Amino acid sequence: MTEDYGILSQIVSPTDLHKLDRQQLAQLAREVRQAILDNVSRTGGHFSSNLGTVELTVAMYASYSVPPDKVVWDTGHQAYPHKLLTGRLPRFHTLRKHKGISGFLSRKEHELDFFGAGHAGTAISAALGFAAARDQIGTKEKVVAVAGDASIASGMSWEALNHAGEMGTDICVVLNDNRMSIAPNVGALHNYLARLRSRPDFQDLARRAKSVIEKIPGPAHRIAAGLRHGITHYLAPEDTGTLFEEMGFEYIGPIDGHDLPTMLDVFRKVRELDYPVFVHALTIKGKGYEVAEDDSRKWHGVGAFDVEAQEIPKKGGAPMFTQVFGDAMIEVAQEDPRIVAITAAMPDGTGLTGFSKELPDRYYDVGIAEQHAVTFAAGLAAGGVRPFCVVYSTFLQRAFDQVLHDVAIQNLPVRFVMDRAGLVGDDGPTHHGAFDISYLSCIPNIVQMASRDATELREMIKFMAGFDSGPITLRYPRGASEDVLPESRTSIQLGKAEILGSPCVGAGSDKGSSKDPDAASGVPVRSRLNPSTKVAIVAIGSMVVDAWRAAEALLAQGVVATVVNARFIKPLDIETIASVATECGAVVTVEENVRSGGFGQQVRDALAGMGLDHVPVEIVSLPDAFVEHGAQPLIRPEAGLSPEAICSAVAKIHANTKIRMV
Ligand SMILES: Cc1ncc(C[n+]2csc(CCOP(=O)(O)OP(=O)(O)O)c2C)c(N)n1
Repeated sequence: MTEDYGILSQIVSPTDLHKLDRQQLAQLAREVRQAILDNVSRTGGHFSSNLGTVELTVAMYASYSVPPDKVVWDTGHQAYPHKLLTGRLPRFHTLRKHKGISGFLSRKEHELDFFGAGHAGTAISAALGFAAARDQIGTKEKVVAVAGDASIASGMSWEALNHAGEMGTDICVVLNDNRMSIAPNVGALHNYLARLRSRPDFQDLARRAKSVIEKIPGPAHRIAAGLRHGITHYLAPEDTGTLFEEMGFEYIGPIDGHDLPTMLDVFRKVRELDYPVFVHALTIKGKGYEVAEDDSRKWHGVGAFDVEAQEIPKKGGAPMFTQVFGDAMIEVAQEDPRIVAITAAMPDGTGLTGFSKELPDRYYDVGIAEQHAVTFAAGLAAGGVRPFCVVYSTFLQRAFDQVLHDVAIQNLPVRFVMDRAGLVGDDGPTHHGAFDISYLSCIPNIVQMASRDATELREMIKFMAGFDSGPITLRYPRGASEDVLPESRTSIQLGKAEILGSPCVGAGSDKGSSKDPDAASGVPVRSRLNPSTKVAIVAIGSMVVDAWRAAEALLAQGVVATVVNARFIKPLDIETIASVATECGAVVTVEENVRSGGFGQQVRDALAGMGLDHVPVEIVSLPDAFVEHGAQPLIRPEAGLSPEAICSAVAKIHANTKIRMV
């Protein structure tokens, strides 16, 4: 492995590429690829997509003047070459690490990250906004949007293409077509692109490149020829234009996105054009690292790996929530033929890959199209089928109106399963599932559940499968299910919480419950403590484990905490919560969601509504801020989620109570 980045280490800004000749640019591309391999193999991160954009990025930055020209990347997971060519090599080893550089784009991180990203489908809209701003202000810089073949199929991309083609302003859309989403790409557009690539006149890429470059006219030629759009007529065979041409773009392609000399020639000429241009570049995900080329799906996002061994280490340990869900989903579907599953381009991430193989006829991958996924589910439900719409919490944000307008108003039995609810870790603020409790609980008719562990997740999936009276949602976090809670369980009932009780003295982290509160001494704990040192900890979902750990720590300090696993955010089991609150005289709520509109505020409201506003309630939640990236064990406590934070909330209540009593 070499770490000699002779040319790359001199690059501070993309305009530095203008000083390099073609040989040096080719060397630079090799170094960028090597830097990605060297660093991502240590830090983990998005891998195969970035190996695929190396030549594309080098060619663009050698041809455009960035800045003032602007390149807007879709999603941002493929923009590591951009990071490296904008002077971030010295910090690249901190990629996705706590306080290091982000794995996506962020305007906070760098002035040449023109538009922050993480969610797919935004680049063309944002770039068109930049182009329109330029036209308003009267400047002349060029604007480029780069989108993948899966991201460009999202609804927003088409809304933007539609607008751009009509506006006719100077914008270049680059399609980075590697035929893959994370999993194989899907959809009619994908099929169209495949047909386009296989057109006989598009087959010989080397010959085609030559003719493409020759036929891109300069502006003078275009004016002389009286053409608004100069090249369409030169590139497309007489009878068949492309869809993009029909939409008002000059279509240039397909060209080999790894052929640096061709890409340089194309971009240098395209930069001269001043109307909507669509450059179709064919790239290979994982380019240059054989196993990643062969299986780009496996190498899309990776943890640290050994470059020589070419293998991603397998994770052992406790069951991952995603996998537990995937298995449970197959089980319930096998029992109810009405059940179908929907993913928006995330079969692996959501655990539906097994389902897609077991029950392919009842599985829908709709592409990166969360809004469509939800309304499609609504239609399925209205048509008598029972859809599970399985999506990350962060991506369901996209489809808020579809949940409200298409599902909830009509009270349709759509089951929403939200993976990655809570802080996801290295992917950072664009991907944290920090808001779903708030944005869903304001919608009438919706049932909201969160599971405390793998066993409860399985039970809740079964419960959802039998719940026919309207929309129902379930959230669970990224990661493995920890098995630290008392064994005893009650069955899931609509709107019913579960009282876990209090840990026993001497129980340590062993499972135990005060339903049998004999301590090692044989003396019931409660009888030895001052009754004022009681508290109810009412936790939801992923935070039940921390609540239990806090209760154990509190017990050592002489505070008896009764832990309630709320299970339902909506309908809230206010009777149970109120009775425990009354018994303990103080409540701490705990959730992995922002405070505003969250679980805690709803508990406080409901208690007040029952005339219990004298019972102090402290809320432990995520802050009113976007939490930065970093490993979950680092960022969770920093964001205020930990057993210690719960203990501090209890201490605060007791301190305040004493003050009031004085
Ligand atoms: C709205 C949204 N849904 C899902 C994702 C998850 N996601 C990240 S990258 C990706 C695939 C992108 O494929 P493509 O645009 O073709 O780029 P490639 O990785 O193939 O270069 C998906 C589905 C996302 N980032 N945003």
